Amino acid sequence: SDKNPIKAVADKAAAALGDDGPAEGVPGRPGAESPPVHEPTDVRGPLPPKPDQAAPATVSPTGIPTEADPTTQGQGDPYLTTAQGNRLYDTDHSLKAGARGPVLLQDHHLREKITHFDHERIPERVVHARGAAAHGIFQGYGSAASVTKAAFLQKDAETPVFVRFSTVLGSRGSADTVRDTRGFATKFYTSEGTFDLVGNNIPVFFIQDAVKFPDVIHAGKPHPDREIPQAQSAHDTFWDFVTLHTEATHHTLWNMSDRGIPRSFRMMEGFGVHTFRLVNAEGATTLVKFHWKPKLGVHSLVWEEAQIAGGVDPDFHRRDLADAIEAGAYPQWELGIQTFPDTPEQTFEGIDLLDPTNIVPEELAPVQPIGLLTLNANPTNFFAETEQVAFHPGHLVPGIDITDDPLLAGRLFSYLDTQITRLGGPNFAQIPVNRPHAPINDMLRDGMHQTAVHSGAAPYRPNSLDGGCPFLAGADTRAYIEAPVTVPQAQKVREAPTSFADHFSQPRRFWRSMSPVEREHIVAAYTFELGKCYEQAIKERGLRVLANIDPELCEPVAAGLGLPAPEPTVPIETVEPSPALSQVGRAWPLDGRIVGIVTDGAGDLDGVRVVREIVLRGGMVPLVIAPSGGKLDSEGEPITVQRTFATARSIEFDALLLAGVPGPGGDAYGARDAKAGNGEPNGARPTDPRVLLMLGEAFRHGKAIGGWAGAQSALEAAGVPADAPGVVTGETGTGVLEEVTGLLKNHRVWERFAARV
Ligand code: HDD
Repeated sequence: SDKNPIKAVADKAAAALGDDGPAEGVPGRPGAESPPVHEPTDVRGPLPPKPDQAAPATVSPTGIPTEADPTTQGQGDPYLTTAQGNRLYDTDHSLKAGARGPVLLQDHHLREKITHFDHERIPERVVHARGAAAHGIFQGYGSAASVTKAAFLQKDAETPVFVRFSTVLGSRGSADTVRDTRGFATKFYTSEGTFDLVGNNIPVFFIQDAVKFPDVIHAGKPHPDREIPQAQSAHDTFWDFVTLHTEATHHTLWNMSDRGIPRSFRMMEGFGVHTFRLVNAEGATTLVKFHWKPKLGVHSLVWEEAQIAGGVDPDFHRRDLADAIEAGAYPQWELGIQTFPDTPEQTFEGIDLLDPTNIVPEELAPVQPIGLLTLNANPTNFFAETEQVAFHPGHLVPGIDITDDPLLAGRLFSYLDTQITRLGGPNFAQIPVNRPHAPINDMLRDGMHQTAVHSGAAPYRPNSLDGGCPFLAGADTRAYIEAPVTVPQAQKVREAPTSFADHFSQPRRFWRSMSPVEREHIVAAYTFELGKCYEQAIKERGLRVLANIDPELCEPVAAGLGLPAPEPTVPIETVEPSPALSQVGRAWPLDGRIVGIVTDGAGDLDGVRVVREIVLRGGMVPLVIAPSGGKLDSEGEPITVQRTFATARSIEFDALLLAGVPGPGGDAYGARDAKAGNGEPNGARPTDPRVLLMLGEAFRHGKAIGGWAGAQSALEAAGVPADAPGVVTGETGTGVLEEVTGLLKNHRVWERFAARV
């Protein structure tokens, strides 16, 4: 109806919040008219699958199209049936010999229902078990055409994608906001076969050789005796490992920085980590590192916020992603590459490109954008899609090849192998979310969960029975041909190159690239994590590692632990900082940011209406917080309350507004049932302690806070100084909002932290 895209986003956002829109006819949603209930309900067809639920259009090995077939969608009949299609007349009672008699073994429905339930779970991923995913589209810019022939990177090529974000250490039911690395895995369903970019939000890895992967994960996972702590690095075995294997220092430092606690999956960078080799149409090769750059910028939680969220909303990131997509605030990333000449040394400016604990600073090799990723649809079924998706760094397409990074080599084995346990056999590529969109014609046969009906008599080559089919492709018919790289002759050894031995100068660059507030967070994180270790020797070893990064990092952590700061054992050489590594100091778009508006029936409801509308028009999400649920009624449109003082908690909001309280003095936002005070609007009611808690936390967490016309007294009661940085007070909601959104562009009011140092 309205051509304005921001309005469209705003409308969708409002609708997604159950404000007015989707509530229609949905019983149980606020504002919904419950339809009259008839028993039995009228028979209607099953809901149509969402577009994203359709199986990828593809051709089975038999040549039979396997396109979305309603009978494979799980719900193809209006009546409840058994797995065999018998319609059922009752699913709530076991078959018994009389109502009070024994249950009969012959009850085929009972047996089928319970048996299937007994087998509903599959093993969770051994790492990255906790995740959330979305469908989207990738558009190639064509800017990479000179370095790669990959079809999906050519100009205007559009490729469907499925992206899964994850934490590493926690179990499937663990909290989203723990301090950890985040996975960022993208499946590109390209016309030349599937390409998986299985990356992380941290550009370096703990170890340089895949043979240590089981060790680092055993150290990070809960202790084997008591199975604690869950989804944490703050424990002895983790710190034991990373201080004994100092190659882990760089990754660990990133983990201890704000990167370890992202604000949102939508606000994370992604990295391919390894150096890859691109091949162009002429066969020329270029070494590259892949980067995902979020349009919304890179932002993090603060530690206390992350910990609160772990309790009050363990699904914080999962919810944020799904809500944003449902609201139409589609998250976007640009894919970029840093390019390096493919020389025999495989180094760039002295940096070993085969060492996955190294980055190449963007100032030395700029990230060149090559395409745009937009996530625009939530999965329809978590298990079918997010749980069963199987990524593999060995899923490559012509134009993208690997290097001899020893970490990548082990990964090329591990991912295929793990799916066989996880997904119950070698045919997992036939699961809809894993089906390539390119035509399939393999000679792989049989095995557990085989769903293809292969025809033909000769699944081998050459053959003289099936007309010689299938044929082999060549470079001109888009065969995947490995880049003809020369491997130098050498002795077999179990050792790392000497260039892998510098474990401290790269971390030092990261540390020295941080702003003061980011450094403060890093110091606090190390002090917390090492402080949670019981073994004195591990704390001391941890400090020795920090001294080798930079004594300036080691000293405050040592002071926090109450231990002497050791001397460095390596020369502390100067390194050039990389300003691109800091998250602070730039302004970013506000799409999908959450603005909480605290009000109550006595407040300036007209002001709330206007502010809500402006927030929506800015592509953000306003959430009205009031003492109790329902609607706030006054003159004009009733305002839907989305959060109550009982359900709201500061961590949900990027900024907080206190709606004005017209009339003379007195505290506002009192609980309606507050015993104290005279109960009159604008009378001397005490501000509800939950509002005070919200304000106090928002203030401590560096969030913009605004209040208008009479809100000052609540701020005062919460101990929030009206003249503190990022606290905006004024006469009207619109004026205050303007300043608050200006502050929000910087993500946080950083001065507030600096003032604390
Ligand atoms: Fe891995 C999952 C990322 C090293 C073995 N890894 C997994 C996922 C991501 C990464 C994002 C989750 C995929 C999903 O959403 O399903 N892993 C990385 C990165 C690494 C890395 C960026 C280093 C650069 N991984 C790595 C090594 C090994 C593995 C060295 C083994 C030798 N990773 C696995 C795995 C997982 C996995 C066990 C568990 C579930 C799965 O593969 O499908 O095979």
